[in-house]
Amino acid sequence: MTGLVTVLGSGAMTNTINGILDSDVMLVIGSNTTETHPIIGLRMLEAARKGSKLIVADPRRIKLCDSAEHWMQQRPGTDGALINSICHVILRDGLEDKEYIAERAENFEAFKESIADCTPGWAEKISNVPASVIEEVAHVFAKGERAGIYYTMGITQHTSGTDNVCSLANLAVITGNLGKPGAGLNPLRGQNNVQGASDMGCVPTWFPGYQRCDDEAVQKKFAEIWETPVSKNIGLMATEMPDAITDGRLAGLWIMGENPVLSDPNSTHARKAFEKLECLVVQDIFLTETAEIADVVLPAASFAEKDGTFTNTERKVQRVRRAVPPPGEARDDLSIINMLSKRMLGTNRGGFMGVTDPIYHTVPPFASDVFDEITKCWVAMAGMSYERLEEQALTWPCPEKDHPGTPILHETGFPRGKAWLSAITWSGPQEVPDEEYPLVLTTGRVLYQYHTGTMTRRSEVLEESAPSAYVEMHPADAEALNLTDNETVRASSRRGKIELAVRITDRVDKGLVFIPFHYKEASVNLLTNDALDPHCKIPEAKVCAIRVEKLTSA
Ligand SMILES: Nc1nc2c(c(=O)[nH]1)N[C@H]1C(S)=C(S)[C@@H](COP(=O)(O)OP(=O)(O)OC[C@H]3O[C@@H](n4cnc5c(=O)[nH]c(N)nc54)[C@H](O)[C@@H]3O)O[C@H]1N2
Ligand SMILES: Nc1nc2c(c(=O)[nH]1)N[C@H]1C(S)=C(S)[C@@H](COP(=O)(O)OP(=O)(O)OC[C@H]3O[C@@H](n4cnc5c(=O)[nH]c(N)nc54)[C@H](O)[C@@H]3O)O[C@H]1N2
Ligand SMILES: [Mo]
Repeated sequence: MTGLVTVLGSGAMTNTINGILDSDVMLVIGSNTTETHPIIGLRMLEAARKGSKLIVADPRRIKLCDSAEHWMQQRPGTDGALINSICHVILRDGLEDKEYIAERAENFEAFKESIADCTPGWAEKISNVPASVIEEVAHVFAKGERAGIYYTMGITQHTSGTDNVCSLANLAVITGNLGKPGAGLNPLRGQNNVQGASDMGCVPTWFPGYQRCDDEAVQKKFAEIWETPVSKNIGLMATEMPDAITDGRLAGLWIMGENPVLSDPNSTHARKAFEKLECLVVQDIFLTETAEIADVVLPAASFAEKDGTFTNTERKVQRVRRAVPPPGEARDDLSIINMLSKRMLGTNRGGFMGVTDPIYHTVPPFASDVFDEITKCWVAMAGMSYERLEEQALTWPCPEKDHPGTPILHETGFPRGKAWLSAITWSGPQEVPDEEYPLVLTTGRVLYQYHTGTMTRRSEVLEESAPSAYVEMHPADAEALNLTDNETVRASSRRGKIELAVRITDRVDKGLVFIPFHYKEASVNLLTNDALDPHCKIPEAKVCAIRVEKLTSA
């Protein structure tokens, strides 16, 4: 998230998972933590039992609501207004940490001015959260000695995603909650090692270690380390690629470990684009829906079949070791990349590409060689080594060989000097309900399934626990459509339609429906909107307008 990166230095938890137990207030906003980060969810429940006050902000009555002191059931896409209003009350009532702001923040006056009109009454009209609840939450949060913020996709998957994150950063800064235990601004990262992937520059703006591609000094540094000229251009985000293909700006794609034919919003558009490519290569551990339309499929090894490190959501770098050899012709991702690179460089042409290991079929450079290079590229990992990681996992920044690692960020300052309080004007979702599409659709996950289901739907136990697609709908909306629980309905948007069972429940509010995106037989991404956040290009997977209809029997 570019916004967060400029504010804080990087997009990772500033604090630790176990540190949640040190909190006295937790604000969990847009995160269904007990289902999507169950271990972290357990820590939150334990902290709540020990007296930490839990505030939940989620349009659905998720399990955490049962343990919460306050639940703000906002309309999807209204978080920016809600957070600005919480900040407004804090400043209005003089509850901000004045010393912290004076010492460690800048742009305070402009920020204060920007939220002058964000009264609880104004926010209630937008979000549907009662003004009195906003007032109480602002007081509880600001009076907490150690108040931690935990957020995930309910905050980021909006056209205002970056703004939402900046608003949360404002809240953390004005209450002095960065740089101490049990507090912080904590995005709970989603996939295994997605933290490591972003640290290593799997975002077009950055070289490894959040060093900007368009910075001349950085380019010079990497050209020297890699002994080759480096590209000066910022590339495309994955979500910009379907349009780039359609416009003829992109002709070839090599997809590793993603199944965008199901996971991209407005997937009909995405699929059409991928089908137009001159060359599509898919590298996956299974033959996915995306692999089915590929020109070349490269069979990859799974996590248990390869060596390396994973960096978790709290910036902790951990060694992973091969437990079993890969099946058949599958190879670990690094070896596949090495083999192709060697071909591209014209070396070892016709040979067996330097395979050195008869069981694992690995091709150098190995994971440990790559790790050594990482330590030369990025000061935050410069003090790490495989030797040290044998003993214990290390948390970046860890700049020297005898540095113990840094579990809590910003204890003494921020990478950019002072924290910038951004003036954020709330803007709503791109698509809002109307007569034709009167319901707000939000999408997400369930405990027993993982994304497009390529892995979890192969497990009988998981599949039995959550076998099929459904739409959560409020009893009043179901009654208006004359629906009975579990009957099959049609859900449609401007972009597509699916058929699935209705689950009548007051877990959602009137006017809102929820559909999980795990099920290819009723793939909700046929309906979702591919509008993007202008800064970080995340799609608006959390809000679009749909219609639900009763199926009249033929
Ligand atoms: N079981 C399981 N666990 C997973 C995954 C999985 O597929 N399955 N995926 C992993 C990945 S990659 C990720 S990114 C994480 C995602 O983890 P989460 O973000 O926790 O998961 P979601 O279900 O996408 O959405 C979270 C919550 O956002 C709420 N929400 C919807 N709209 C809004 C809104 O406008 N504002 C707010 N405040 N909340 C809103 C939803 O009601 C939902 O409860 O989960 C990770 N963990
Ligand atoms: N409507 C809607 N859409 C969403 C979201 C939402 O909340 N709502 N959430 C979005 C989010 S946050 C995410 S993260 C995406 C997830 O979207 P994807 O990443 O496309 O979904 P996955 O099903 O996790 O696909 C990962 C693929 O990697 C393969 N794989 C696993 N291990 C390895 C490996 O070691 N090597 C290789 N090469 N492949 C491997 C798996 O078999 C699988 O096919 O979905 C996004 N789409
Ligand atoms: Mo994710």
